[in-house]
Amino acid sequence: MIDNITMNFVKETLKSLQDEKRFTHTEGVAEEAYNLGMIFIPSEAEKLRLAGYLHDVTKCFNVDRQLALCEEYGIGINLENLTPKLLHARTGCEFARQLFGKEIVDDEIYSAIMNHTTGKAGMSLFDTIIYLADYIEINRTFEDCVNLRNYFYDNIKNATTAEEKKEVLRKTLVLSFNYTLKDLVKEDRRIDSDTVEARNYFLTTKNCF
Ligand code: DGI
Ligand code: FE
Ligand code: FE
Repeated sequence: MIDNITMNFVKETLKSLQDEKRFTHTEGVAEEAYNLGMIFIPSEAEKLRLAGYLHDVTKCFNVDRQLALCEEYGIGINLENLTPKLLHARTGCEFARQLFGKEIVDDEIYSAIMNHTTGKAGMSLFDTIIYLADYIEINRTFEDCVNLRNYFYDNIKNATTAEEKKEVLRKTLVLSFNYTLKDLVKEDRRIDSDTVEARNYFLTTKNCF
């Protein structure tokens, strides 16, 4: 159970670690994660909100600080293949755990922070909800994000059984990875193998949840 004191402590700490725009996004992800949780795993909805608050905990740290954390935590970084944007997911899980303890940042939340940017083949339903909430939260106005939000909510309202809802989720995930991969190619940026493997996994694994 997550009590109000814990939740308020997490919120206030995050507010102090992020600039205003990032904290607005963080609150958007927390609410979206709760809403998606109510559709797919109501018993975990509160915990998903907490994970939403934590997902970008190190996002406002500069690259030097990210790299220093990688060294401190023993996270191996290949400098030649360095993609600075991806570092905050790798550092965030451990930073959050050291800050709030293993009781709050348990393995499920740790994994959701770790996988929220690239996704991962075989990722859990909990991980997936944080990944998708990050993409479609209400403050995102980028065209791909709006399209993905509309795709998900247009289709989920016609899904009645749990199986149908999970199929909508799977297809939404494939679309999200397609958007991300197209964008990365267009911008001539490096693609992490986890992003590609996550896309292939959801494309070909029908009963993934
Ligand atoms: O931290 P946020 O901005 O809220 O969102 P995020 O952690 O999902 O990061 C989104 C960015 O990460 C977006 O610009 C796409 C990018 N991204 C996702 N997978 C890859 C990637 N960037 C690169 N270079 N390579 C990837 O494989
Ligand atoms: Fe992020
Ligand atoms: Fe985010």
